[in-house]
Amino acid sequence: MKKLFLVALAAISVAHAQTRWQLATGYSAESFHTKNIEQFADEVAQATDGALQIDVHSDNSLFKLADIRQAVQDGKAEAGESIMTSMVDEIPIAGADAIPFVVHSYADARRLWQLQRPLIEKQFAARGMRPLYAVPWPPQGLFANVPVRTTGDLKGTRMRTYNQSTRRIAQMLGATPVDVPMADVNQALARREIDGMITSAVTGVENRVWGQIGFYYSIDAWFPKNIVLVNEQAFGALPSQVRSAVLQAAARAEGRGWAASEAVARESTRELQRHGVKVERAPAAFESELKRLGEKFSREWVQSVGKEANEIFVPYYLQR
Ligand code: PCA
Repeated sequence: MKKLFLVALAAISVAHAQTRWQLATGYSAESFHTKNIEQFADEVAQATDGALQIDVHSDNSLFKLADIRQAVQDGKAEAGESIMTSMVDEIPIAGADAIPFVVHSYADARRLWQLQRPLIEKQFAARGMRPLYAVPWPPQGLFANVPVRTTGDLKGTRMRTYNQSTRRIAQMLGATPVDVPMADVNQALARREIDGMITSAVTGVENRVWGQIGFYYSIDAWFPKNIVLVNEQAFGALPSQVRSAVLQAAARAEGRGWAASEAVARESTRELQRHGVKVERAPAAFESELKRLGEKFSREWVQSVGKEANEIFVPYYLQR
């Protein structure tokens, strides 16, 4: 009798087998990306009746942004979110979304992601990881503490950088690149360690740049994406209904994230203006100088990445 009872108990606990994943992100709990991840985690818990719980650790609290991809690859965290351009040393194709002046709109960004995704899946699979979904930051503009009329005005200024693209652009402009992770931008501004940066309007708002920075040029230079990824072994260990619930929730999170990004782009530009930041398009001469730099950058990138770069950009330009 006792034995029977134990067998029954075991059956119940299998039916309610619970898995807990740790998901690390380097962005703050208030970021629209993180809120979207929280909703994704809630939907997974709901759809699986609690069989998979995902604990979201924001703001570099579990792993630092720069280390998250490796942590997921090594299985130290089952899941994580990182910005794709932080992976370019290992996975050059992840840098496709930070090539200046290739993507001009969310529709372009979507097309690029469709072409880039299969290559990212392949690269991730080779390292025991799987992408779940990607969401772009709003378009990258130029924050400056002085009005900028030509690229010459940026010469010698200290530009905050967050990836290889921003470093190379700062170099091309004759500015001094200063690497500052997103979490430290506010402090770097307060300490007057940077004069400007290329990032999104929402990042300017979250860092309350208006104390130091008076100008925002909406140059729409690129749309970098954050990607949510999982360790393939952890994913493979889930029962198949749970796996499909994760993939379905991920597809919804991707759709929701892109819409949120567009909405946030508009709201945060208005928010900058409300705080007295002058929001302008770049003067025509400056814009064409930037475009030339962008072309130079693209040529360098395609040359250094080779075949995979063409697999994305040839169809990307042909579909136009
Ligand atoms: N904000 C992040 C990445 C891109 C963006 O818009 C940052 O500035 O680090």
